[in-house]
Amino acid sequence: MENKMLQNWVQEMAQLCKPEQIVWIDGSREQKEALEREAVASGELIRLDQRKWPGCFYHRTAVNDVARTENLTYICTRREEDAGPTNNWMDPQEAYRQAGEYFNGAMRGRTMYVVPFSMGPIGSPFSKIGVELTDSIYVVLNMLIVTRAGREVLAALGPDGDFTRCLHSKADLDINKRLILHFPEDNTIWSVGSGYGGNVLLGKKCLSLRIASYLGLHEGWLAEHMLIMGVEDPSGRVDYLAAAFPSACGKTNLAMLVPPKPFRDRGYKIWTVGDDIAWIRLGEDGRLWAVNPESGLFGVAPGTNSRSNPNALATIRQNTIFTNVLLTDDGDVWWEQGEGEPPAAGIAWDGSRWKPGLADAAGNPLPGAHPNARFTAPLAQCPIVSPEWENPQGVPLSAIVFGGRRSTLVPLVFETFDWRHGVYTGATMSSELTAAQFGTLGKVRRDPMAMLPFCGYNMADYFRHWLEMGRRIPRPPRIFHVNWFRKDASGSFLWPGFGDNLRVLDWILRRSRGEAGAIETPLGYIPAPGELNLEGLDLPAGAMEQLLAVDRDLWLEELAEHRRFFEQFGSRLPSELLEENKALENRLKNYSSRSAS
Ligand code: OXD
Ligand code: MN
Repeated sequence: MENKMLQNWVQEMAQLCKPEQIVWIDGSREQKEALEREAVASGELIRLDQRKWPGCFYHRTAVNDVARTENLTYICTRREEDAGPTNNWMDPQEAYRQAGEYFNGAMRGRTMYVVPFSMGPIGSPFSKIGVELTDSIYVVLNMLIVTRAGREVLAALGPDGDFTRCLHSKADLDINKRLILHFPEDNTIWSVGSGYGGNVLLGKKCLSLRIASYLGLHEGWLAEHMLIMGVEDPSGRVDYLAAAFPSACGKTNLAMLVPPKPFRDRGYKIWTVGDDIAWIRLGEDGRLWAVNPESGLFGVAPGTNSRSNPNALATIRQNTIFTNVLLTDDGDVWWEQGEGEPPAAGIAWDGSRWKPGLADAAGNPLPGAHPNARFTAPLAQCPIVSPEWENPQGVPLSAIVFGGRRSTLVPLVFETFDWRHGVYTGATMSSELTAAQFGTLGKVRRDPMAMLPFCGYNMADYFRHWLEMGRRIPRPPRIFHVNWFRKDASGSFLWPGFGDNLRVLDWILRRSRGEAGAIETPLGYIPAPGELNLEGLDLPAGAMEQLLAVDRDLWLEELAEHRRFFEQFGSRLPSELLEENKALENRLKNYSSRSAS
């Protein structure tokens, strides 16, 4: 069964890139293993010690190509205002012309791989099909993990089906000729000059968030930067929630958390549906239903250990590709804040010889693994993967959770008053930059719904779309906000985090069922004393009060920041958000007089 549009496009792109040959990826084990052998022979991949790491490989990217390059990422809409003030914009014609020069002849002497892939279960009416053309075997092998790829996808596409046209070439990995371009109006993505996952696994951030958010706007659904997880309580009831956090706030860890002992003993269980992306639709029953469009994890290795995430460690024991971690001479891998002592020697992420204790000229320790080193692993290998993770209908959401990293101000948890207030809370989300991100340490960045780098259109329209969705949902999930990172005056975290976060999720879900008590604050509802289950947890005296405190004056300053952030959207900003800002301001002002009286 031939899809003419696909055939023509592949020919056209081959004429541009001029590869020596074209190979269609069929999804078979034989083809995958042949590609692995070829990549090992060329040095693109290194086979790890197969007794320790069966089916696992190592890859190192160019040293200037280790993270998503937001400054080189563009939304190319005909009108600049449709990309909005928070995206880089380029005129589509100019973008095709400029990148066309970089693609011209870029695959000479190389193979062009054609990777048909499905985001979401193959054949589901909610899934989206893409085809990625790439000259990188590393990209093909990663796409075979994070998406469902191969011949079956072509069958699902059929002779007339439409698909996202994804073109990628490493070209010569020149940072001055690197562009990550999205053409939402053409359902097309062009990425050139990079070999780093977030820039080149085009099914992930580029399709499943930037292009999908645009499709969602026009088709009436939401593509979100959210984990999806199920929480099973002792009665066997499983409730699902989706949660948005900016990068580097522990989404993968939360999605796979291990319940604290008293919860485990009583029969609480966690079921992972996804760790990064949720596609959310209105179901026939009036609830929201969420699907994880991916089939694998592309997770950050440093910091992953048996305390932070034992389920991730179990997931990556086999069939995993490690990128930019430390490699030892005997085919083992290691990363900072991982398991065990560092090896006596090895090769660091940048290819240099490494041993513990190395420091740069200024005396800063030199890490063996890049802080953004990654593992790519099949989600099916996760010991607690949800039995529902491939359900084409998805899972029904009882709660939506927003969160960020704030050392002050933001309480451990609050429930918003309604959908509209929830949208305001998501739209004003923020996080402090960590060492893993570019920018000034500790600086607060506004990151609405954790979508700032991923929204494929004007973010003001995105807020409007959220508000409109809310009017259409007969049985909306409740919307909450969490902050695991609040610190005391001496700079220590007030909340233990990790598995203990279940205590907060448990309150959230009981609240959603109408079973948990709360008290009202200007920000929303916080747990009433005794309603958050703290059994077995030894918090210092007064910690809970500090964790839930609402400081009126600091919040009034924060609200001014919200307004400043909104200003850039001008008249395109939905007025509801300014009304919510005003209402919150009034509540805060009254709060002070009430608490003073
Ligand atoms: C990611 C990110 O890689 O959000 O998931 O940066
Ligand atoms: Mn992410």
